[in-house]
Amino acid sequence: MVQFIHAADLHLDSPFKGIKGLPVFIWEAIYQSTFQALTHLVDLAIEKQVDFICLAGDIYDGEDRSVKAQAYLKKEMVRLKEVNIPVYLIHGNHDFKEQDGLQLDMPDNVHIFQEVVETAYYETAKQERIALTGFSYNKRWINERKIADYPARSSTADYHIGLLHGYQEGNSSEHDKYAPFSLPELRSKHYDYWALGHIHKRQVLSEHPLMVYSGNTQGRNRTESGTKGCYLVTLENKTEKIDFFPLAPIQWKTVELSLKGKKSLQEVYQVLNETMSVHQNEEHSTLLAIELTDTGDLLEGVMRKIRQGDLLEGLQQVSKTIPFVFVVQLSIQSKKELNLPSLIQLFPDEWQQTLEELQEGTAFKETTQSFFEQQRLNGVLLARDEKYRKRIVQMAEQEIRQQLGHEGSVIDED
Ligand SMILES: [Mn+2]
Repeated sequence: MVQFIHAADLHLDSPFKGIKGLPVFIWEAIYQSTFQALTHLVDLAIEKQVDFICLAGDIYDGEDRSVKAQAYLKKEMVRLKEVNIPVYLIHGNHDFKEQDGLQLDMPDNVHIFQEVVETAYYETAKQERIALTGFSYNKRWINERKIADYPARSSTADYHIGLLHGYQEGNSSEHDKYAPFSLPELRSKHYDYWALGHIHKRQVLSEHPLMVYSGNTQGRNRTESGTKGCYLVTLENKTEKIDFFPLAPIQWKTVELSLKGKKSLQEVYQVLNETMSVHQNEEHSTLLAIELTDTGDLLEGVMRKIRQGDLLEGLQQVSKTIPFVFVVQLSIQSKKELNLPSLIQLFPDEWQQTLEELQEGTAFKETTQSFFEQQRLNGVLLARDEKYRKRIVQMAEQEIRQQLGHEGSVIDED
């Protein structure tokens, strides 16, 4: 029997873009969360005395690999070395190796796969021989079918595991389509387990053999909600089993709250505080986005306090305790009350055309020129690359859709 941990997309030192104006202790907790999730992972590995760990890419959030992130990873890898747990690690599109000479050395229990598909072998304490095949990204965009380079199952190993950071073709997610593969391709290798990374929502693509996206270890924004963690994988002869373990110190949640029959500020404030209490627990902190529905009975003044952010600011006066429940967003869901066809439905062609125009560089540039020319924003100019523009347009689209009463996330997360 062999037992190991499969995790991916740790995104150490994620900058948590788009979260601003928070109390310092909340910001600090969020900033430390990707690191803490890694510590929890190592704690779990030591507690379960696993044979080894597979990390399937995007260990760091950025290819520049902050020194803090590297030093933290190193510290945790040393803890594993002390208890003889090896780590098999591939780098993904976020933490591809850009340049030599900018990496801290990891202890020798960490095997980092090279950019060419390679197979490492490991013999466990119970003398079981494991083959592990994978590769690391050497650039952000890998469009080749790297899966074609993976060898057939090793004839000398008891178990063969594939590590792959890539996109499953036909997957409905919005993730970038790097290192694409299909299930028949994975199946054709006859491995015992596929430790996949890249998609942040955990998914089991196949039960036999197991082909699994473990998801990320810590959600980074509203769209990455719910429990995040890793899988403990047990392989024994012809049986295979996975158990999920939460690792994230902070969880994102979006909840709907009906204000039917509520009129005054006191009534609304009370029901909001009750909602916050419901989400308080010992296991993890919670960042709540609350969508208010049935707001028809509210006094006009209360509605204004919600719209202007006054009420949200009041809810954010929380005591400095961890785990906390903190409301990051308070919005009014308008679609159910309007009960009209949305502007998007009424003018589908115009809507599409506007979106397409904004996707093009010139329209975006014209629209944002005066904004970016302001002295204080000089540094931001550096960020005006293709990906940045795509994201801004997506966020704008999301915002407009919500205002027009349309649901559904269009934000691209990888
Ligand atoms: Mn990722």
